Amino acid sequence: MKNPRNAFLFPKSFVWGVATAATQIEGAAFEGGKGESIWDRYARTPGKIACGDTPDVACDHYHRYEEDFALLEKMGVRNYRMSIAWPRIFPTGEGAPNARGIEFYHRLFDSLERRNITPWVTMFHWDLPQALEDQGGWRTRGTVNAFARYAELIVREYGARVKNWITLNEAVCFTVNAYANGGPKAPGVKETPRIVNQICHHAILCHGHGVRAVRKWGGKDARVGLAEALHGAVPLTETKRDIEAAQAWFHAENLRFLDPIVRGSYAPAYLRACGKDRPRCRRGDFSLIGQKIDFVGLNIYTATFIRAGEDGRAMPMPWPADYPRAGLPWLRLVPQAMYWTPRFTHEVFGVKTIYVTENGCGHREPATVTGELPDLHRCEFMRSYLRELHRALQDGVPVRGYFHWSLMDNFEWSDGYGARFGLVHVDFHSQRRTPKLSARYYATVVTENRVP
Ligand code: GBH
Repeated sequence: MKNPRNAFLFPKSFVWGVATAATQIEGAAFEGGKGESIWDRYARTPGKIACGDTPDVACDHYHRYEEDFALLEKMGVRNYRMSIAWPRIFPTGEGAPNARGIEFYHRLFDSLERRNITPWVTMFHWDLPQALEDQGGWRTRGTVNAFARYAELIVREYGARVKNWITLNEAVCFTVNAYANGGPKAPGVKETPRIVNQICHHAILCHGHGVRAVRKWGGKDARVGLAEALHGAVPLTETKRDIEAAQAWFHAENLRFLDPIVRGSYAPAYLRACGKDRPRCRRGDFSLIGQKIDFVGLNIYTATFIRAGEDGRAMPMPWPADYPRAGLPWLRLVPQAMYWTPRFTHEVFGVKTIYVTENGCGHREPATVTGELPDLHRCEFMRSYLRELHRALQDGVPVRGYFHWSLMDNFEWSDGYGARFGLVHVDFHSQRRTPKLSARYYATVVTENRVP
């Protein structure tokens, strides 16, 4: 018999980490000089967030980060993806920066440094300062200019200690899912397609400003990319016909953000689809947007099955009502996404360095626990997705790291605190942290560099 301990090994240099975002864990929403974000406001709009939950306190990470990082250290996790809250640095998005906010992240980075944990910092994970939204928000170039100032400040401030930068998290979520259909993301409004396309253009301009800031002030060893939520496609059968159809569908579905960034212009097919509502671009926009990046981050949760029709055209499979989910209605259990999304990203967009910047499942779990929660569902979720990731590596797909979403249960946006994504259980009444079985499972993955 073969020794199972030698199976599913990852390359020595593979990066293992966990991910979080400021709004979802920090709390202290009105402390330390922080300004109001669109999520603080949105949470106060009746009916927008499950159970009327707010990010006011969340995991109180603002006060408890030492305890949280000690948990990371204990798990043997050496890479930590987090985000900086823009309204903590610039409370109104403009004007004078907030010294106490700047200090806070220095304390975080100090703590990580002492523990030998490498930070991977997202500049923007959806927490637009409300004051900017009041002046037009993503609809205006004013917000782009404010972001450029913010990116410059944080890279100059933290560039000596932060070497891995992620400009934007999931552009589609804070643009299309926030401005096109009245939600579910803040500010939850309904704009015309022309305005939505313009908002998306402004988002990728911000990405460009983020890249420029890192190149200018980040130091020679700094690296920068973005974290994307691409619409994944899995061929129904692994036949040439289905694979080609899935690849073509994947390409067509993901033209809005990643394509102009890696190619330096909008695809004709994208502009044709926009028709008269195409975004207004200015001279110089694409030299900013199309700057070379060092990696692409992929947040991988699910995907759509595709098969080739009679004529070879891609046919997305409809979902049977009973198809299994990993906790939330949108999170259909498709481990093969972990193989096909990185592979197609490499093949279609020519991306040569990929990190899985998020992957996880969000279940309803008890609010209070006594001892370790035996979350076999999360262990099996990880095992099945990681085996597909291993298969991708074996087939030469250039994936260099994986970050599990998330370190601990947290504020799951419009699902509030009801959907738990953590490896560590959080009792939101007592703020007690208790590692789940999956934390131990992941610690084994990380320390043994394989999928047990
Ligand atoms: C990520 O988004 C986020 O980056 C992270 O902050 C979040 O906590 C985590 O994943 C878990 O959700 O609401 O019906 O319109 C996940 C990707 C893509 C999931 C868009 C929700 C919209 C479904 N998201 N999707 S719906």
